[in-house]
Amino acid sequence: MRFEIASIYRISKNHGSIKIFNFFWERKFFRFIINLPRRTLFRVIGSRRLKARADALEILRIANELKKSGIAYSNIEKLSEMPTISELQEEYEELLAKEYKKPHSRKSKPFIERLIDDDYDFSANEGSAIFRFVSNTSLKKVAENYLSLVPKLTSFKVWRSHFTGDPKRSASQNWHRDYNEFQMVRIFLYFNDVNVRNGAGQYVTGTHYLGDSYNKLEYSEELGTYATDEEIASNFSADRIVNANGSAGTLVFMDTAGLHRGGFHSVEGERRVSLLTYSTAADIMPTRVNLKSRFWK
Ligand SMILES: O=C(O)CCC(=O)C(=O)O
Ligand SMILES: [Fe+2]
Repeated sequence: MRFEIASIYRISKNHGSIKIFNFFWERKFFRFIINLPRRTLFRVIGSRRLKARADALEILRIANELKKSGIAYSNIEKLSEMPTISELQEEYEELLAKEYKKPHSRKSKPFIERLIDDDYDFSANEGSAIFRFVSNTSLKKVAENYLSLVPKLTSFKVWRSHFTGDPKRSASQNWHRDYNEFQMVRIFLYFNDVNVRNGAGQYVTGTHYLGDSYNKLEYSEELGTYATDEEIASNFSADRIVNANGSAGTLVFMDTAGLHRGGFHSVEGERRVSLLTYSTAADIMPTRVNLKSRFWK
């Protein structure tokens, strides 16, 4: 049911038909009611839980930067109880070897190998570096303080995006917005050094819901309509476009309801990355990650 509404919503958003769903979803009040329990919970226990943490200042710094720009950077070394990058890289190698033996579908993205596509078996891998990364509560606290509610984990993917020789951008390599909710947090973790020539994401600051340009260029990936470089250049000054470069261990927090693109490789190379998404109760995508999480943690 939720899924059907999601598709109708997206179609209405892009084609301007079936306005009634558009109407409801666009109302702040509608989302306010759906998100109210998680918001109340955050009000009641949120700040008390943060105070006791060694990395409280870093969590608030990231959340505040996200509120300001829609994108923020950190590193796993700056957050508490994280696995080390070498532990994570070791597990990445194992996943990659498995992927080559039994590949996931590439779906519409031939430039991405999907090592994990919301299908990680957490119960069989309890205590693994990946398990500890995904269940890390500092990441959840960043999302919680950015969204001002107790968030839900909606997806976890591990990718290898790479050079294909195709000079043309396709799918999410083009400028778009993710229409899951008006606000969400996608956390990119780099397993290798990444720059804009080997797949780094790009973001237009201020195009998130709390920014000044949320209403500009409402393009969505699902329907294959994308903003062009010319449209971006005519709507935003060049200093608004940031490249999510970073060395292995870098965390990029991005509200992907804002304008972004990524995974384009202009030269030979690869990007080893995982994507962890936190969102609100009003998120129209169903949760696919099979990790038992406790809302009070
Ligand atoms: O490959 C990328 O960095 C783009 C991914 C993307 O568009 C997304 O995760 O929403
Ligand atoms: Fe996206």
